[in-house]
Amino acid sequence: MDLGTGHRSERSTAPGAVGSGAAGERRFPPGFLLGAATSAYQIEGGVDLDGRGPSIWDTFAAAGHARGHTGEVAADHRRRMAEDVALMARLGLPAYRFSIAWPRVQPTGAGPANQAGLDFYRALVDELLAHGIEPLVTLYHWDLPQALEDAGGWPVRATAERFADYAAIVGAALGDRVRRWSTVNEPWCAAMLGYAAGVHAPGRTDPAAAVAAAHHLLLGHGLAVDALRAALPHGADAEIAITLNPYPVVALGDSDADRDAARRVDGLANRLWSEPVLHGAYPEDVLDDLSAVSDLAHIRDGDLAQIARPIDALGVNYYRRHHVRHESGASAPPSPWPGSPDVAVVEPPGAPTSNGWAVEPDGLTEVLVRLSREGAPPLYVHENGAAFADVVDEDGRVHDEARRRYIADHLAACLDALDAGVDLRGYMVWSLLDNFEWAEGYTQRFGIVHVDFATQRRTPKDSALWYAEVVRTGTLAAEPARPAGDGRRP
Ligand code: IFM
Repeated sequence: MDLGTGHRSERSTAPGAVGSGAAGERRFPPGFLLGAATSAYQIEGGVDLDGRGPSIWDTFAAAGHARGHTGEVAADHRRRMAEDVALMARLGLPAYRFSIAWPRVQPTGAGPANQAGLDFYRALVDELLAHGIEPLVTLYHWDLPQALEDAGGWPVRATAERFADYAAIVGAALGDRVRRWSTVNEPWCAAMLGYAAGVHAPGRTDPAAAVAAAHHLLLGHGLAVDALRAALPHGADAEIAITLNPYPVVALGDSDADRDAARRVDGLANRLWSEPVLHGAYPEDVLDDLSAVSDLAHIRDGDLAQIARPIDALGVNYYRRHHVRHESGASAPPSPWPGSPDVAVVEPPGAPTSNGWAVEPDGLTEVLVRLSREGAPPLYVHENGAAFADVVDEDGRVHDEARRRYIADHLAACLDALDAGVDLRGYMVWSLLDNFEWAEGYTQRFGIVHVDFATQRRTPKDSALWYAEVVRTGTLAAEPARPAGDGRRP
């Protein structure tokens, strides 16, 4: 359908791998999956519907740790699901990655399934499929049932076991219609921001607990892989992944101390997750660093083999690099770097984004190439996007040229990775909708669709209209023109 972008783009003719088309256009390979992503707590609202139980984010936000905001209403997606799917369809999105709220499916994180909760996700999946949109389901995007946190949370082994039970329930309920799965989203954030730095739910500041949480999130992933495979009727056809958030790490100086700080951050942010998942072993240097704060007794024989259960794909969430230098005491507890108290992770000045994150598209190529060289299975970018202070203009549109450029440059980085031989299968922009940005509440807008949180009116931003053209044509212009559409809402 005509989205009224006015943006001219030639449809590519010749199929093939990555190619270039007219006037410098670059083409995505056939089957390359383009779409958008969200997560349950960030958009759903409806926290009291379906018999949903409280999650750690309800508790944490209610205590005022998200700038006084909560996910109680969020983008009201629980009630507006059909409208949101229709909007995705009008944008022509071939794929949608979303997460399932564990406490909607198991209100206390254990025991029998809550049918009303499952019914919502089944209805969502059916609505997507009816519009020709492929669902990518993530089981855990940080909204742990509060009852499980009350019983110890991710630092206790039983939480990983409960997660496998939950995976089996969801697999059995949706496996006849969902092919692409991810177990856990960004376990680094769940463990280190949640249990060490205390800036995410549940807000604990215990380095040893964070180290145990990291292990049990990985173990939960491995157990869930088996549980899903056993439950999915698709069997071999299913694609099971975990979603990591790797960062290229740059040392800001070339002293031994700066290089060691970079090694430590690379270890905690990247290798602590990828090496056990891909190769069944924790990096020795990282274990050495962590032994300063943990006896590591939570790691049992056989766990690493479970964590390394074969997966079919790896999700990559990429936003920016980590720029690191040595600074005595800069990461003393509470910080997300347990066992490494002397690292400073510095945002380069002058970032154009509203949350101060740098824009470094070539870092995306770098992480994709690195993971590929390290033996990763097929890769998907499960998240990539940027926050800007968007406003609906007098013409009724959101002229988010900076975001459009950001997405274009990161899509080009994906094409560069493909050119370099990386088996990259798709890209999900973060995010479909403006949403609850965790500790930042509603102050950061990542959506390609603007949400007026007072009225819940959705306005596709210029970036969405432009992205719709990329999706429709399967091509990326070398110098994308500013969309000049007529302002009609799709
Ligand atoms: O909003 C988050 C998302 O939940 C996880 N990845 C990073 C995004 C931006 O901070």
